[in-house]
Amino acid sequence: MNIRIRKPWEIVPASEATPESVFFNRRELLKAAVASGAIFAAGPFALADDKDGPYPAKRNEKYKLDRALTDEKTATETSNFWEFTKKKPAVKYVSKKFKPEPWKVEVSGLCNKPATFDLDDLRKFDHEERLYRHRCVEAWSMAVPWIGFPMAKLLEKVDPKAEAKYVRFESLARPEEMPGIKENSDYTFPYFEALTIEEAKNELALFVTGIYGKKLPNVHGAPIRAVVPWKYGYKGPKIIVKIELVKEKPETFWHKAFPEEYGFFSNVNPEVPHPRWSQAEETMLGTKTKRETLLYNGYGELVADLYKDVKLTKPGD
Ligand SMILES: Nc1nc2c(c(=O)[nH]1)N[C@H]1C(S)=C(S)[C@@H](COP(=O)(O)O)O[C@H]1N2
Ligand SMILES: [Mo]
Repeated sequence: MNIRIRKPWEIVPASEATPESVFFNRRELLKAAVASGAIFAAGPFALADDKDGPYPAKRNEKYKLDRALTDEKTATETSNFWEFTKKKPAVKYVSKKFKPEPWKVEVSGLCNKPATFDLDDLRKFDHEERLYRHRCVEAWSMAVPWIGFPMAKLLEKVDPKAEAKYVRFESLARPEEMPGIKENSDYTFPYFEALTIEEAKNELALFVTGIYGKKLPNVHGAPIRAVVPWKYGYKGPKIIVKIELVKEKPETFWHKAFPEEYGFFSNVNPEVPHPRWSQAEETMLGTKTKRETLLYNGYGELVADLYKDVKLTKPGD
């Protein structure tokens, strides 16, 4: 039996101006095929994805792109992941041996129902696929199909107290499997980041456990990372093990290292240059042409209100 079912992004034209109807859920399709007897010979193996988590997931068509998706291989060939190595093309190889399972995420601090989630718990959240742009502060960008769930859903479960003003994230630091921790010993690991609680509750902010129809590979932050697409990429920590609700604004990894270069908000802003380079343009991975960077990475309609009382002038603001 040799049935190859195309994945959603193989069917969807690169323009992504796609109608709802093109979505193709592989699991539903397999179930239907099995029920009809069309692939009975494939037996139980055809449904192997079921026990492996919510992949692929149904695409939420609300989030449209203005550009072609980056292809799967290209997206793994440039990565910032300093726990492994600061050489972007090497992350893929150096992170290979890392074991992202089992896993636990501890949620604590100013909330009424602190909780620890294992991977099964995390994968039980209602997952969906979203096509998002990603803009690294270094002026490269990509567009990828993340699979995840809104941060707001997890926050709801732990019931934040009124005094909780910020959400702080902490990544794993396991030096035995992460040579970058020793190589980059001028930096403070574990990696740590934070958002205001309103930012974390914004519909765009996701916890992501999958990409390209499958669970996350190590290079993209397996098994769970944050994705905050209107901010520079470093505001989306990978390998999250801790989430804390706190009252005071937390320090963050890159701000601590270079306070003049990386502000707390770090919203994508083409008009505020990095002290060492312009942020007006970016290059999509796998392409050679520059394109204009968009304010809030093009997500202003959904996020500009968060900043109506904030002055954003300093680099990284
Ligand atoms: N734990 C951790 N998270 C991290 C980083 C890192 O070095 N360590 N790099 C950040 C930066 S700068 C970017 S651009 C994105 C890259 O994500 P990607 O590898 O999926 O492209 O991860 C972010 N999250
Ligand atoms: Mo980045």
